[in-house]
Amino acid sequence: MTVLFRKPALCRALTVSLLAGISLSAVAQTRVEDPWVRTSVPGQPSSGAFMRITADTDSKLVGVASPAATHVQVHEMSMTDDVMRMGPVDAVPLPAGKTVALEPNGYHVMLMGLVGQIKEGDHVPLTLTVENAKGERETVQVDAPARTMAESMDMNHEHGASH
Ligand SMILES: [Cu+2]
Repeated sequence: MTVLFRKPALCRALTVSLLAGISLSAVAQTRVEDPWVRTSVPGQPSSGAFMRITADTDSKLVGVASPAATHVQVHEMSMTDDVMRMGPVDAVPLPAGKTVALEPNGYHVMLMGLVGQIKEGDHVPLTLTVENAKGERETVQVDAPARTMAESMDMNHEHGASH
């Protein structure tokens, strides 16, 4: 959408009003759907959180925090030489209007250093920090219910090895 207004020839008033409209609606432009956290067994050090995120404008997910773990990182799974690997990323791109899935085989939120076991039926608070193209940040509060591995189906990758 903004492409239409990038040309300098455009009426300045229109540009100003457009920018004003963007800043007025800067809050709560990011929608999070179907968040969930994987349950853990007693003593398990880490778990993962997953969801679908849709931002209204080009943005990126730059961080996640949760009281459920001492360290929270955003990870990316990738396949290298037939081996699944994962590691932290600085940000997850959220192109305008496109739903980005955080899922077991892609980007996911790693909860490392769990402060307690995550049991089925628990709700884990997550705070997402999303930055738009202008560098403005918003936080999105998410309440993620815990699901078991069986419910979440594909949980084949090993989280412990590369941490
Ligand atoms: Cu991970």
